[in-house]
Amino acid sequence: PPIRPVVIATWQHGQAANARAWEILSAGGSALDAAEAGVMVTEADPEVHTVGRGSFPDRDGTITLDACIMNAEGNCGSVAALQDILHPVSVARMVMEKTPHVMLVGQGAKDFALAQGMEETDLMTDFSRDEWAKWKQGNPDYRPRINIENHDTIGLLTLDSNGDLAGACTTSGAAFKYHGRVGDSPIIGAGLYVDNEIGGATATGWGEAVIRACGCFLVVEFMRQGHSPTEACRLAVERVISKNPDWKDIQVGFIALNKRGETGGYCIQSGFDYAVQSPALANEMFAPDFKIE
Ligand code: SD4
Repeated sequence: PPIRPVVIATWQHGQAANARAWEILSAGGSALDAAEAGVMVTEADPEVHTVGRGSFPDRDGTITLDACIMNAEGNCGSVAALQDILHPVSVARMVMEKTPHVMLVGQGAKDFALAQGMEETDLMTDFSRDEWAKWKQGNPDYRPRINIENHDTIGLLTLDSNGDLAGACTTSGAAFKYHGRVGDSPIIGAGLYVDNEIGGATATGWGEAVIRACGCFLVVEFMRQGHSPTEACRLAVERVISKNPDWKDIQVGFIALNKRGETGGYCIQSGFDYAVQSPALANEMFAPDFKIE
């Protein structure tokens, strides 16, 4: 019999997001509501430095946020390069539910959020300002470092007690990125993909590499072919590797959840972990297999 409900999320802070999502799922709530509410915890946490408030800024000293969400009907919404709004995932959900569009970016996304009643919020903390000042001094040349300052995107997938799937992904992207840079996280099929017949996947790591491989769509397609979540993630990492000659210098990790409630993950380098809560798993951390140490 299928395992339900289930929530899986990237990184250690995935546990706090899972715990919130689980409250909703275990009370019979929808996969979509649980996915949104789960990642909102991370967005609001100033101690998580690559999601929402308190993040590393871009190289111009501005925090710009990317997020997306998908529901069981295959609908999706997304925002990119959004400034001054605490909950990008909720703006993404409103794009999905209240507009005929999938994606809004930059000032347009912010104008939309404000028109929907969201408040302008200063997302910069002392941490954000200090890190930016340090970075400016030490890095006249732009060179992002993976797995050091850049490894906290939250991607979260849910399966509710009705058997419906959803997912959400939200990030401030690569630390000290070019202003206006958009990563994989708000790109449907790259940083997140959900197909209610098969399963869902979400990604973390160097977004450019994930985009080149259409990473999360690929994970779901491998599951459609009959592969387990872990094997699907491994095959997608192999594809990322084959499309990115610099793969030894970057991290990419995928996690996946299928319609039966099975979960898994795989990454290029050790150091990535994820959290799973289900009737059988008490919000446990897993370190997936990886390609290189
Ligand atoms: C990005 N994928 O913007 C994001 C960053 C990330 O874990 O996932 N870090 O490229």
